[in-house]
Amino acid sequence: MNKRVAIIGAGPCGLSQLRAFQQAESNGADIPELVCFERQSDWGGLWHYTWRTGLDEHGEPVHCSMYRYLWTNGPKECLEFGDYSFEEHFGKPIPSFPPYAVLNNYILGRAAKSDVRRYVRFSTAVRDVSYSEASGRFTVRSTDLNAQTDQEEEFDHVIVATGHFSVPNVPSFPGIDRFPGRVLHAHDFRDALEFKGKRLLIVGGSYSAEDIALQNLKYGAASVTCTYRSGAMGFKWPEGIEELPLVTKFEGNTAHFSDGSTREIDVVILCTGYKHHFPFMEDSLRLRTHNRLWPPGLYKGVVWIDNPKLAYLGMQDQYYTFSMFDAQAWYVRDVILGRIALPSREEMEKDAVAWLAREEALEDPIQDIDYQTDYCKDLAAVTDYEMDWDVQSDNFKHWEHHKEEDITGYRDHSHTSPVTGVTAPVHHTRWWEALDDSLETFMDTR
Ligand code: FAD
Ligand code: NA7
Repeated sequence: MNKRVAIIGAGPCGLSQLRAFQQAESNGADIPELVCFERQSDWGGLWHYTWRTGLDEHGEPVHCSMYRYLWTNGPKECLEFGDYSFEEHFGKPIPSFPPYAVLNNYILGRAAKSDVRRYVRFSTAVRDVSYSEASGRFTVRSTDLNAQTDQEEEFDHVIVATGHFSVPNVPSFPGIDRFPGRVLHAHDFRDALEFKGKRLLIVGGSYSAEDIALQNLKYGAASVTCTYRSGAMGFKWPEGIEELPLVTKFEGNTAHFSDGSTREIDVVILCTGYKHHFPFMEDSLRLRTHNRLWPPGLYKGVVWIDNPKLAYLGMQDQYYTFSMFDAQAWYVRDVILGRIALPSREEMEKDAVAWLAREEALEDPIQDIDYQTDYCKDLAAVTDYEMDWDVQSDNFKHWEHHKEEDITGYRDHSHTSPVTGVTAPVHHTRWWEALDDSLETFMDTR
């Protein structure tokens, strides 16, 4: 096959795409030439932790939004790869909620096993992607960050896998410019020990707010006040965490809230989400969406309807992660290999609009989970990607209930692998008491 395919990003989505092609090749398929552009010096995407914030050693924006002591916030059984179990990687069953170093090790284990590193150009940032109607090809301009040289190349397909939890959404509040303490976005949060003994204000009501609030209390913050725009998270918080409606202004260290209450605060952490940000895509190819389960304009959640030679991976709000990325990557692979014939533009639009309408009617997290499960099943039904989606879905629903019951204890539960059928062992230390997040300590079963 003499087609050329550009994959932008070697995070979990980009690696799923490389594995999908490599699996087809190992089964005898003729695959296109693959070039995976990765701006960082190593793979793993967000899971490639760095202490850096702001700009990196090349003056590029730091991609990492991960922080020390981050343990997976969903069961690992809900993100397990269909073709590579945790048990295969670690040689034994491991508990359901590992810290990030363990997950990173697992992601990279499959990538290394499938020998896809040869396709990745590290320290290479994509600057521009444009499409020529005349040639029917894309031009991709990239910069080799070490050599500081630019290159332009043509490709038949482009797959955007650059993630959407890296460019912070940063609102402002009256008086925050004169706040005497530290103000930062979750993207730049690295180590809760920095805030030991401090009174924290966390702005936001979603996953980052929840985890960064708990994490700071766990590592010794004096108090944590969470402030929400739409609705309280409503968990049974441990003593030391409270929720108040939206902060309206700051006067010195005093934060004022819309219910008239005030709190004295030392640090503000904006857990206000991220932007889908693709400045390198030409206008007509650029996905515009907020964080939602059905980003508009994509057939099957991946194929750019306006130009089906372009695909976006992992752009959804995420209950499912790695297994959904696999289902998407397998689907995109089969479109490129000609195994899946896309319907007419009208049919693609009709299908996407129906999914969008269903998404807009969702009312609670259980319905969200069913919706994303159906989406994954829909994709996987037409490829050879194997996954027991019902087991993953059941795990998600149990996890939701565990969170409602005990927000500091949900990570102590065990879930069932959709690949091996084995129920995970219980970890040696309760998450709330586990302060060491190293792979060695986590794996130590003595
Ligand atoms: P990313 O992991 O963001 O990878 C994108 C890659 O693209 C990066 O390597 C980046 O360097 C590269 N890139 C970007 N721009 C360019 C460019 N112009 N040129 C070349 N390369 C580029 N998921 C879970 O399943 N469990 C969790 O516990 C969990 N915790 C999370 C905690 C935090 C704080 C965050 C922010 C996310 C978390 N997630 C979690 C969700 C996370 O989105 C996925 O796990 C996963 O990392 C998404 O993979 P991705 O490949 O789409 O994007
Ligand atoms: P999310 O899930 O996109 O949530 C963003 C949150 O930020 C959400 O609660 C928003 O409130 C809130 N937000 C956004 N703008 C504002 C303003 N202006 N004022 C107050 N609150 C605001 O992002 P997260 O970072 O929590 O999670 C992203 C990923 O990181 C996730 O997959 C995790 O696994 C880890 P809203 O509810 O819209 O009113």
